[in-house]
Amino acid sequence: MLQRIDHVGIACRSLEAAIEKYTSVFGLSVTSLEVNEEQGVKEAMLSLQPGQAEGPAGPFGSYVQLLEPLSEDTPVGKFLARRGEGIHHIGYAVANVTDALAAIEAAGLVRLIDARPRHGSLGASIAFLHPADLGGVLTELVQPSAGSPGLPGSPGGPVAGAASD
Ligand code: KFV
Ligand code: CO
Repeated sequence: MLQRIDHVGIACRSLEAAIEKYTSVFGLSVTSLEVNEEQGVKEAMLSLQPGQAEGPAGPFGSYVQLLEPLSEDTPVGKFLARRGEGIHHIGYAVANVTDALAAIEAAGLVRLIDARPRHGSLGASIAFLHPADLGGVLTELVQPSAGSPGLPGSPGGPVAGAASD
């Protein structure tokens, strides 16, 4: 069901300062900057470089997601107040988020935060699973949009069967 790590979500107090650090220290580039009112965040997706450290998991891209809360009374705002800056969640790519939610609900071992998909970064459909049932790890299911960067066949994405050099 889980295909690859799509992104690691990192809670920060200042999105601008965090972007500056990740771009200047690691040479990452910003793929998208969005405000998601429903999730209470201002966030940036920074693309890791697909193909440059290709391993058994394959060449498909993944992201660092930097998250600044829109207010204190939001998931990331509460997280920062309680724990400070740090890793907030892990997002895994799935083929179909609705199907994944149905299978997870049927297994009955993990509480769904979202019973149906929400709007996520880069046009993805997303849903969260409760950290209390997953060893304290807030877990996000991500169904990337069809034209998402980093997906095979999409603009800027890897070409299936292409040589890596
Ligand atoms: N990881 C692990 N534990 C967490 C947590 C996190 N990120 N956030 C809260 N908790 C723990 C917290 O430490 C506490 O545990 C309990 O959950 C309740 O905390 O053992 P403890 O001390 O009781 P509260 O009261 O601060 O939080 P609550 O109101 O219960 O909400 C927690 C939760 C996980 C249900 C809420 O944060 C949530 O619904 N999160 C899902 C939505 C979200 O996080 N959105 C922001 C990212 S948006 C995104 O990634 C996007 C748009 N995208 O495309 O990728
Ligand atoms: Co996320």
